[in-house]
Amino acid sequence: MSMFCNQCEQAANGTGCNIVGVCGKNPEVSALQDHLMYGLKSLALYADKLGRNAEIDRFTIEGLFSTVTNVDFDATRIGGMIKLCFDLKEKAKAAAGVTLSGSVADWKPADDLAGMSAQGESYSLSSLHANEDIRSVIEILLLGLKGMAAYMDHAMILGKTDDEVMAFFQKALAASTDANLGLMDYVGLSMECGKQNLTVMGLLNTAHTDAYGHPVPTAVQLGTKEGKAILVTGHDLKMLEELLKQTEGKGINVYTHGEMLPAHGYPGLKKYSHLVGNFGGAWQDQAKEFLDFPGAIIFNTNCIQKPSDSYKDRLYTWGLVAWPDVKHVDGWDFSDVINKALELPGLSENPGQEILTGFGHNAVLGVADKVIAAVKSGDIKHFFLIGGCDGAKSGRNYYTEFAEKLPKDTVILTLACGKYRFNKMDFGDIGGIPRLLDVGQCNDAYSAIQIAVALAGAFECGVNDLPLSMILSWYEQKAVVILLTLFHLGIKNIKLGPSLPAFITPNVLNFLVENFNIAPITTVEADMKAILG
Ligand code: FSO
Ligand code: SF4
Repeated sequence: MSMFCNQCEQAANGTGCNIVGVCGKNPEVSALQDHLMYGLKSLALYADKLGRNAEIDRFTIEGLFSTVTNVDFDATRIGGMIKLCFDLKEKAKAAAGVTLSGSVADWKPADDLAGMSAQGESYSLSSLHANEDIRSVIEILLLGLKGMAAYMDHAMILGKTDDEVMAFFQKALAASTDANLGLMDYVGLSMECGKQNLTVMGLLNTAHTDAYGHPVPTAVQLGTKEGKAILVTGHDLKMLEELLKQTEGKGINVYTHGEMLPAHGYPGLKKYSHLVGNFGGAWQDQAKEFLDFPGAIIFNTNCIQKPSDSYKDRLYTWGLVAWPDVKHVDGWDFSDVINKALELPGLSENPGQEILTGFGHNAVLGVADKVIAAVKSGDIKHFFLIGGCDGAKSGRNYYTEFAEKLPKDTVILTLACGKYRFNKMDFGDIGGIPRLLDVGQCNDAYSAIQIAVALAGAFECGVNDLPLSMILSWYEQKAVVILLTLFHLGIKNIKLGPSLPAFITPNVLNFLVENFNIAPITTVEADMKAILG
């Protein structure tokens, strides 16, 4: 079987994975994911006509999120989703009372997995459009929708939704198949995707703070406590809360990993005394770190990698994340994981370093007067947002070095898993304000935006005129949609690395450079000099 996928920063040779995914996605799963995307577009043609339908909208979000990098590697599960997608399309068609024509509207999946993956081979992203620039922008739009679906999924799990956003999902999916649209139509839709994503990230922020309160600065223990243990990795806070409730009084310590670290800052989660610390770092180190964690381990979202046999038997997945032969928890009953943790040997007492998290916009703006005074007095000369995803490439050392070499009169805001490149370093403080402020997960880019907007308000200038520079790292499609949101907000001069997306053509890149002055990272010295002079 052949495959083509270029949706993440790991795309083989900087162009695309065509034999097997660097992420571990095999050609069958790749074809099935492409097939599911095609089915979602077919469904959207009718869902767009039908208007809001909770079942279809929920499925669309889950379907899109399942195709994000490092989420679902299980061919059988994706095949099941393709079948459900077809049933929902038939339902939408009947309910909308229209019959559309054309190959996308006429889509019908084969009955078995082999047939579905054979069909999927012809639905790859490379077949989106004959014109490579238009194809590039359609892909930006579709990848933006995937990233936005990930954030929407977390918001929906906490009971939030938004009709305008859901209408956009269906409109944009349908539009991606419209032969009458041209380059600038897709540029417009991509910018609109950035706008809708701001709503989604705001919705998710409200969902988190309504459920768990505003994050507060919190010291997180990186060592271990003696006792049975469960490690939670991913991004979903509701899943962590349920697990904390179900493990209460059972003698099990719960640890966070990767993007779950900021959970420690939420009053509604930190109140559980058996949420004891954070184990390990960013997603790409899981294979090494999980070997050293003798308890049970559960993924609630990306980024999962091929598990080794040495920890596979104590590994679980939940929600949309899945790997063949790894036990999946359906729903909210975590007894299997809990029983496994009780059977396993557990961890020994080994206290370690503490790091701070919990600097969401509420906490930072709570000391806004102090921050503004420090800028006015010259004690703080510049803010850097060094954030985004981590990954396996050696070029990502740039971010460690950049943070390390910054002058002492600068403050670093950080978010997402890229922070593990430097969050154990001691940056000290400026008049009591820590120089490193962990704003949270990737979705907390919303909080960083609120901080930037408030600072701009205080200094009566635009965000682009602030002494603030964004040094971003990307890996997968959530980062794509956050970039679209930053473009929608008119934010310029972003430095992006470690390499530019394979799905952006030179012409599309020129457009982005002309309009937003975005630039790839170069060397730490040159970039820092260009910013600070
Ligand atoms: Fe990282 Fe993975 Fe959070 Fe991503 S764990 S790479 S952009 O899923 O979402 O930052
Ligand atoms: Fe390759 Fe990334 Fe696609 Fe995986 S998601 S197949 S690593 S481009």
